[in-house]
Amino acid sequence: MTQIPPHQSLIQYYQVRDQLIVLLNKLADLAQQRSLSIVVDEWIDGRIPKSYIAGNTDTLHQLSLRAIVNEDIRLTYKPFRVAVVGEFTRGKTTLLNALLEQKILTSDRRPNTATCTILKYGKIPYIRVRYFDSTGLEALDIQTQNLAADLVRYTSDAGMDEEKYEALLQGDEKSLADQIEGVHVWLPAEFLGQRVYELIDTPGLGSIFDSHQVITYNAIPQMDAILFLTQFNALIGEGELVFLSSLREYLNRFLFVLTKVDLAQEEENPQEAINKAIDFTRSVLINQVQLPNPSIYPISGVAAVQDNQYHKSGIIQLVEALDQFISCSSGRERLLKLYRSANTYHIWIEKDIQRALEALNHQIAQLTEAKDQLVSKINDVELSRDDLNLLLKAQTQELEKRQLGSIYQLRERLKVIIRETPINLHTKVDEVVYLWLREQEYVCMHDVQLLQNSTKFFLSKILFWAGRSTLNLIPEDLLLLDVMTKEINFSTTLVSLTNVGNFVSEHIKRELLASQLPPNQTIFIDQATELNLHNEAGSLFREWVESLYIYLETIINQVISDYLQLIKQQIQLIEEQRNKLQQRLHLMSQQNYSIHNIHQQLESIKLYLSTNPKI
Ligand SMILES: Nc1nc2c(ncn2[C@@H]2O[C@H](COP(=O)(O)OP(=O)(O)OP(=O)(O)O)[C@@H](O)[C@H]2O)c(=O)[nH]1
Ligand SMILES: [Mg+2]
Repeated sequence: MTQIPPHQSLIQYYQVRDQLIVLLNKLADLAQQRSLSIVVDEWIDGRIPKSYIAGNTDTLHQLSLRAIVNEDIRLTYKPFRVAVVGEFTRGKTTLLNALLEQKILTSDRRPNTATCTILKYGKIPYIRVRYFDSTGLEALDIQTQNLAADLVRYTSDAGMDEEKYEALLQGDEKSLADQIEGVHVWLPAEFLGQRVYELIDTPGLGSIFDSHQVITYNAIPQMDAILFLTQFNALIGEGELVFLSSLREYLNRFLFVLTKVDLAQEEENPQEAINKAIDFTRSVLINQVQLPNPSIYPISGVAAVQDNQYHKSGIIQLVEALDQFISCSSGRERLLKLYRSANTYHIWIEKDIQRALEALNHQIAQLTEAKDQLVSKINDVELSRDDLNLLLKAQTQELEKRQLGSIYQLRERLKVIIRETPINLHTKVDEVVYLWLREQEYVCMHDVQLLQNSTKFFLSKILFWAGRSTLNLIPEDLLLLDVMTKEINFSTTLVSLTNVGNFVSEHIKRELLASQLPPNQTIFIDQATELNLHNEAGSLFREWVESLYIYLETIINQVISDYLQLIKQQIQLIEEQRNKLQQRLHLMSQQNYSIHNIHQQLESIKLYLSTNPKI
């Protein structure tokens, strides 16, 4: 059971960190959806979206935002490093054992710890010994059954046998500090697991082993926090002040600890003695090291480890202070860094979405306009077709009238013939009718051609005028029109004319026969007969003109409906395109909503961080 749960400030740190990680992952998702890639290149001094760079980007180093975010997150998950530093035998190793709640590291009354021992959370106890390059030795990995026993061989000078330690003191034996760069230890200690801390035991300062303090000096810059141990019954001295003064730029990471306060029990008034020691230490730090207001935490590592008096040992207060310190220094720094990254990525993506939205809306507007134009074109073409049909009707009626008039002419000619040529009348009638037919043939052909041309002209006008703004519809349609109007041949006209001629000559011959030769002039004076001839021949003409009208009307309707069909196909294509764009617009609106949401969450995190200086 752990004695020291993480402090609230550290929990808050984890919460904000996790929120930011969720947001970063969402940003990476969005960037992935949008295929946003980031150029990471020296010459641009950092990272910017590829779309910001004009010209060829192929040769530049590019990463997905996912890769960049993963790296940001990886750095955030890096454990905080907390070193325990101080003169030899101050109780550093003992304090660490107390924090881990197990006797992992060897303590000794003599200068002992020789290497930086980096303790981190792991499910299975594991040791990796890293040697200095100069030794030529490979790193050593040990999956240990007995962590303390295995560790002592690589961390503790005093752990070697007495003879060797003596030789070490004489300078005949080498300290572990000369060979080992560091010992990494993974162990299942709750203190480490709950906090994502790495605790670092360092060799003591001020001992006869110079190499011990070199190791410690080198370790300081990499630490997030340093617990600097001074001792109740030794108080802070010259060596410690020199050490602290030489590390001025890192002193804001230092927390001061007064160890072995259990020894105050021997004093008459223990608490007063402890207070005095604290006051003394503080005033020395203020006056000699120019620290503005150093906090000093009294502890007894022995009480925590040996006497089972954890709650009285002062360690709980120390850890609370450490948790708070970590969360409001390195923790806060990491949160701000994460926040700044997330904010930058958010701006990139938001701009990217905005740009794409604008382009998409523009495209959709263009398609809508094109569609509206086509729809109004359909109306225009339909109206023009109706107009053309009316015109055609009028022209064919005109034609019909003229043709009916020609029957009167024929009748007049026949009257003259009958009057003037009483003999061979049948042959004469045939001749007159034949002549009349030839004339009519010519006139009709001419009229039909005029009709045909004007139909063609108007149709072309409609199509050309409508087609001008409807893509490439003109040439093909005019061609089609050409083919269709050519099909109007004259054969129907000829048949009809022959029918009329035959009818007229038959009629007259019949009348002649009925009136008994020689004919007299009464045959054509008969009103009923004339009316009958006129009606019969007229209906033949009407039929012909009607069929001509229907034929041309069919052509007009056919050409125009083909044309409208083309326009409708165009509209459908535009609709399909527009639907696709609209789907993309929908997706992008969702992305826009998400980025907006992320922005709001980032804003509230920013506010939270600025109003809570403790994390
Ligand atoms: N009375 C008392 N003794 C302590 C306390 N903490 C450590 N000691 C003793 O002090 C001696 C040195 O303890 P270590 O924990 O090895 O000290 P260290 O700072 O790691 O020493 P080095 O590794 O040599 O730098 C041991 O004999 C411990 O039992 C404490 O709180 N009270
Ligand atoms: Mg030690």
